[in-house]
Amino acid sequence: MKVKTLGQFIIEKQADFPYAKGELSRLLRDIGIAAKIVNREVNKAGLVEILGETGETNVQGEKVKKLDVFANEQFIAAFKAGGEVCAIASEENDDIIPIDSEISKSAKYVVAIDPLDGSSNIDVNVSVGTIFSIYRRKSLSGPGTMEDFLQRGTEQVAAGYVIYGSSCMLVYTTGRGVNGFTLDPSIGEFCLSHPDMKTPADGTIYSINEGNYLHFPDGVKKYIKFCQEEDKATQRPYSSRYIGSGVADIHRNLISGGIYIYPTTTKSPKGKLRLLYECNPLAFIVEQAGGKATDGFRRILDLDVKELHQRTPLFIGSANMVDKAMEFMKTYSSEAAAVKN
Ligand code: AHM
Ligand code: MG
Repeated sequence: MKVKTLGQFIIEKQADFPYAKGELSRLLRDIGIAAKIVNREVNKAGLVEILGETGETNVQGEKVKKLDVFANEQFIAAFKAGGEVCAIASEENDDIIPIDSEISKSAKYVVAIDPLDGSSNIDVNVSVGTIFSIYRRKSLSGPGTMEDFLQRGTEQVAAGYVIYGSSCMLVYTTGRGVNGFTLDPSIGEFCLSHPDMKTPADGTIYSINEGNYLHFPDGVKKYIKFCQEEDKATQRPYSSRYIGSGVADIHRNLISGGIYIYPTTTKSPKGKLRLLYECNPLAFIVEQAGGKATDGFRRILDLDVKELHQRTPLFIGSANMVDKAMEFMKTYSSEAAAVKN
């Protein structure tokens, strides 16, 4: 079988954008390279203790970094070296990182990233991920500014995620469908393994942190009970699956069919997940695969982005399941209880 690498695929797809000069392609390629470096570190995370690399310094005399800090630095370094973006927003940094360098002077894009999503799973050998979102800049020249990031999800030029799982996969969209690539460690290349991914319209999996049940809106509580009811025709009860790494849960549901919900809770009255670099990119991908993403009432991609680290509730996955959950929200939870951005 002929293998197509991420690099080959990106070059082929560049022809879809006749006026593009290849910057986006180079940016995606840079993300692929940084992802491979992060994957290498994720793979040996469990060895840190026995290799004696914990504590302050490692064998090279460098400070040992937590994986999330390491991933953040890797991606930022890749973007700075690549010269295709004029600013970066990261979950790990309070403010945007404007890039002021000779090579990024004419950069057209900005990138928002969650370098290592699923923080509670980092130390326990459970899948984690990276999520990224690319926008065309709004500012005219020089280093990027805040206004470059305060764009609706509908303005995304590309978005994707990497899942550091039992294999490492990179999944991305440029608004013309979704394609998934699996890292072949023997050749060190992401290879096209999931062309034109489509998510089932229905599914039998629901993913939610049920430990927060008492603090959920009534619409969500009732929807969970609906998922648990016996009904042969709709294959209920559904299965509950919750990894606690959004990328992994949403990736599984994308392939198998299912819904992932992170609603408002009394502890997180605006939801937990971030609009700019978690919900918008995941919503773009899932919509491109035929699914839906809302905050329980409104489409995620249409929400106004007013702050870098803005939070929103998220209902994402198979279209019919998201519709059903929204019906419950409409009936049992007032929209006023949902987040106003
Ligand atoms: P993080 O960016 O700090 O890792 O938080 C995002 C993660 C999602 O990946 C995951 O679905 C969710 O938070 C888990 O949260 P909880 O532990 O509250 O269920
Ligand atoms: Mg995150």
